Amino acid sequence: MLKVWGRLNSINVQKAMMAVEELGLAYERFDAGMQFGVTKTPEYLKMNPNSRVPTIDDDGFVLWESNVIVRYLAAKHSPGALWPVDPKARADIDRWMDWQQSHLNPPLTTLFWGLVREPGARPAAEIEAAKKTMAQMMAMLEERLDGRRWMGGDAFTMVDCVIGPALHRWSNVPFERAPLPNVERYYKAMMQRPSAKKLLTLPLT
Ligand SMILES: N[C@@H](CCC(=O)N[C@@H](CS)C(=O)NCC(=O)O)C(=O)O
Repeated sequence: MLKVWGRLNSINVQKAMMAVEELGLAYERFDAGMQFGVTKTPEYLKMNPNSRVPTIDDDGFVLWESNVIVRYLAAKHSPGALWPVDPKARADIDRWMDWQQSHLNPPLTTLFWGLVREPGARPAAEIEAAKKTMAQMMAMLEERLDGRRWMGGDAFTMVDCVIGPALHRWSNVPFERAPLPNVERYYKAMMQRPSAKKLLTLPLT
């Protein structure tokens, strides 16, 4: 059976778990990371030398890096649905997965840590800069979602497993935001999905 290591308040674990839930896979999940420890044990480091979560073990195939886990599970279990088979359609959404990690996540992490996990611990200038960058990133997302129900178009695909948890975090970090109708409509639709109802309901911690 598929095994997943990672605490559920981690955005990267949520991304992997969104794919697992969307695919309806049987799995066992073990809390790991931060207050749960585990990630520094020799056994865990053997699986994941980065000492980070998530990590999966799929019948002996061990994998880490959340977006790669999402891609692997989608390709294995859902070609033509979560995993578009047409190379252009796939690349069109795949880039947004890399974008989430390279461009959206850094300012969002600054805001999340600075306003939720350790309020007041970061210099105000750093928070302000992150807010500005975040506004630019969210404007890109707003445009991408214009006329698209999901990130790839009419159908929910693997990229939505990655953007969903990021939006959940963005929507719940306490700061003033300009209204973004497409993003808000998308987030509402996302939160109607059984996977999101199961995974994205805990308060941010
Ligand atoms: N690029 C990695 C990043 C993994 C990562 O940084 N995970 C964080 C949680 S979101 C972590 O393990 N933090 C340390 C901990 O939880 O102990 C991925 O996408 O899987």
